[in-house]
Amino acid sequence: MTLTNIAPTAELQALDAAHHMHPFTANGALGKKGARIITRAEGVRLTDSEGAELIDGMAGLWCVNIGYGRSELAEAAARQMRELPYYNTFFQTSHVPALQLAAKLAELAPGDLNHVFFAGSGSEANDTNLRMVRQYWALKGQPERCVVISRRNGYHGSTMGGGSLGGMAAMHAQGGLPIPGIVHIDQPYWYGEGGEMSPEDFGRARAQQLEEKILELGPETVAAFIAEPVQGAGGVIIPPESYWPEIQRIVDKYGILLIADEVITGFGRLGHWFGSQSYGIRPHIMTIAKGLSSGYQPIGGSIVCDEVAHVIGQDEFNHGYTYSGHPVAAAVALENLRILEEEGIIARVREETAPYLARAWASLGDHPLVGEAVSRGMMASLALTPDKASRARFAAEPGTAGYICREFSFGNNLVMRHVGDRMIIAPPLVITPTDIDELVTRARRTLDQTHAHLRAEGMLKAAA
Ligand code: PXG
Repeated sequence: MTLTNIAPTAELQALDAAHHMHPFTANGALGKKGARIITRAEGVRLTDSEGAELIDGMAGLWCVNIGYGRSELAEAAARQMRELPYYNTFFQTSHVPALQLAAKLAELAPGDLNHVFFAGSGSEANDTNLRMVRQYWALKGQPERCVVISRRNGYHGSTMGGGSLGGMAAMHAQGGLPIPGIVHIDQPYWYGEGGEMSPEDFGRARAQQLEEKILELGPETVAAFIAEPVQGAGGVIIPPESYWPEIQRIVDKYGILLIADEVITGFGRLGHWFGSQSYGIRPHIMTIAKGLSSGYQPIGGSIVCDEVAHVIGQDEFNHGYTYSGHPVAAAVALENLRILEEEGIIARVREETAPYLARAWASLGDHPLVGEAVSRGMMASLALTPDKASRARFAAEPGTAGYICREFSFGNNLVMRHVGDRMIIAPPLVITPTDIDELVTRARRTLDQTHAHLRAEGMLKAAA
């Protein structure tokens, strides 16, 4: 059976509802409503099965950094499939795409992050990291150093390891997470949790929770700290400038490993190859995925520093995935990196489009429904609020207003996500100023409609 978008949308939706279980979705409710079916994409625009064109404000799922429709990547995949569609790298073999990609990543990554362990996704890579940091300390004769500290409302994937490292309460509530040996501290979310403190004092205080936690657990038991330079799935939470320098000080003082989860912030999203460079962070391991291949192929990995790779290499590391360093995915990633580099896409983000987005997005801050409008690189968010002055939350269940806003946005042919009552975007890095203007125009229309709807429904009430 072949089906294309030539089949009626209702037929596709019925098949989808009958057989396809969507991630992070109440499938019963979606089945009644019908999924929007995306059939094609080009540049920053998607086309659905009804022929409507949407601006993809989320770059797929934070991943299509070079935009859609780059046939060079299709050609790289086809070429590699003809030559060597698959081979593994387990039993003392290697192949050109994997070794070339590892070497390229070592060249691009800062400091002595010179070694790459491949995975099929960001979740898998973080599972690798969890095992790798514990094995590192075991080989150093300190097996009791096994606790990994992470953050509430961080996101590190959906596997047992990734979901446990993450600090999503809704995920921990299902399926027995977190697994033992992972503890969480609070996030540097000044707008939502900073109260009367200045952002800088709050950022430092939240970082100091890491030191307090290390002392509480005993420094001799702590293996690593993991965090995203900017929280993505948590709602595009941009930490105060004081946060990362203080984290770096504490990590250095206690000699624990720092894992920067660069799955979203890597490959140009913050205007440098890696978010760690934007914040001056010196991680021992970086998690990568998404923008590594611009989402054209599933691939992730861990970029590891000399010291950790050297120690891990002293014994057999009993870990790996069938598709670690998959040749087709690696060939596509290499082509993606070539395009990012040769077309100067990251420098353009840093010097041109990110400052442009920052100004355009900040202009939404005057909207009566918006408590803050912030961005960093090509990540931006809005806090919806019933009362700007007090940064109040809505009386309605958190996420109700955000969901309504997301629905209006979809109706305006703009993919803008909601996380609770924050609205977020992370468009392809190749978005132009003209398209940024159009995106912001649609976002403002969406806010107007949401505001009118909330007022009509009596939902502009602040929580007590
Ligand atoms: N780390 C970070 C920082 C991520 O954002 C992962 C790890 C896991 O990667 P994989 O490839 O296993 O999905 C992610 C993924 C959302 C959303 O709703 C975000 C992600 C995935 C799915 C949904 O914003 N980020």
